[in-house]
Amino acid sequence: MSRLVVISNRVADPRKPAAGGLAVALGESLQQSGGLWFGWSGTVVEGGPSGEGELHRQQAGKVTLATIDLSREDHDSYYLGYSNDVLWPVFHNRLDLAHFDAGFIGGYRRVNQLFARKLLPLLKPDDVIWVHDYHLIPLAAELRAMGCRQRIGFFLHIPLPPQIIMAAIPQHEWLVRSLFAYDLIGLQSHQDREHFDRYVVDEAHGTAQAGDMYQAYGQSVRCSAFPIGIDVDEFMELTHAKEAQEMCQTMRREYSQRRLMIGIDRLDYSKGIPHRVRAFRELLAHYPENRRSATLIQIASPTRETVDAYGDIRRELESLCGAINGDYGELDWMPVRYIHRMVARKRVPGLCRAAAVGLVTPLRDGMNLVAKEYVAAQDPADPGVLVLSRFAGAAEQLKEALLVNPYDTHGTAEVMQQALQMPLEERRHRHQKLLQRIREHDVHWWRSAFLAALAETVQVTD
Ligand code: GDG
Repeated sequence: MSRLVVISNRVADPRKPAAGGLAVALGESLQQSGGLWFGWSGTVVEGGPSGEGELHRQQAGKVTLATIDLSREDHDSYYLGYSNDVLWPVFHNRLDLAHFDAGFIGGYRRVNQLFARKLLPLLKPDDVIWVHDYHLIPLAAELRAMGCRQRIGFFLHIPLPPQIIMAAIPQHEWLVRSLFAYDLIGLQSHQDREHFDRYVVDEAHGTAQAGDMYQAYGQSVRCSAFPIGIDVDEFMELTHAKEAQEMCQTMRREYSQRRLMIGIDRLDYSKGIPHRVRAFRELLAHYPENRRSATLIQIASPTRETVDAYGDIRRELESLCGAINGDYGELDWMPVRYIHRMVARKRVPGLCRAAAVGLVTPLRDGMNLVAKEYVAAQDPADPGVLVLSRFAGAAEQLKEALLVNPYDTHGTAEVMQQALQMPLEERRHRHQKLLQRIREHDVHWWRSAFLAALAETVQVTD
């Protein structure tokens, strides 16, 4: 069995519970045949160049974690700059938030070259290499230029934008050309794959062939959708563990006379949190029976706070929640509980289970795992209702959720009302179907489907 080598911006110890479903799933593959996980250590070194000094190595069972430090300059241009201030906003259709600073691309290339240089000596001839996400799009091209011949797959966790949006990135052609150095490109949804298709045909004047094969720039690559899932069994176990049960009971006691609605997101502008809160205000305004009753708990965990747009969204949300509580709050009831902190992972399923409605309403999202976690955490005998944005990758699969357009404040409020009023029979029926869907395409399916497709690709020869 070939060894698996995973490369991502950050590396997680798969044995630690805080690592979450994705790290655990990748960890499983890595454990099976012994594996290597390579990435940035999370440490920024002031002064000196990136990757100086020793590679940090740590053994986690059969998995070797290998990481390098980044210099301040590289961290700021590769990570904060090109990755999170260009690729993230553009890939989420937010051209208005992108900063096409000419200085960023140098750092992005430099760090990808550095990753390739540091990784190459660690590789064995029959390794299978799996690169993750937008930080590392040109990594395979850099590895190939250094003589790497192993199979290399790439998975993009965020959406791939339509060709016309992609074309706004000054280096768009270089980015897509770089993708052709992979043997397999995995995207979250069929819609993403269609965007790739359009780009290759219309922009790169390439061709699309049967079996998801694409040809352009004198090269070929396979590109397919592999919608990521969660570890349903693990999440259910967490739901029935002591911490989650206690959390659920506490919430049910506290809100025994009220209806709880929950949102759990990183505080990212792609997640549509202010839009959601405005729709909730509309719910209170138009359906007064929900006053003193419907309560929105919004957990917004801090993320990328040094990027300007993230400070702006935080201020917007704080003032919005303050205004709603001021306008509608009573001495014994606050409509919105906004928590700008990370909640312990063990409590998340309890919060989900206690909530009559799960609000997952991103403006754009590659997949959105919270939608799937909310479904997994429900009591099948008395399940809550998932309200899901049509702009989340998950909407392609979770058709029995109540789908909304988060830009339509009034429409979203009406769907919130529908969710709060849904009869038990309908809730059970929808939940059963949703559970079936997240089970069919769980994280184990995702990992093995991707790796099987990668193993089938025709290997690069000299
Ligand atoms: C990217 C793509 C794609 C959130 N707040 C807390 C917390 N979380 C956990 C959730 C969930 C995870 O973080 C978030 O996953 P998402 O899928 O929603 O979003 P991204 O972080 O943006 O991930 C996304 C994903 O990659 C996988 O491919 O689905 O589209 O953007 O597990 O539960 N966990 C804890 N406390 C919190 O406050 N413990």
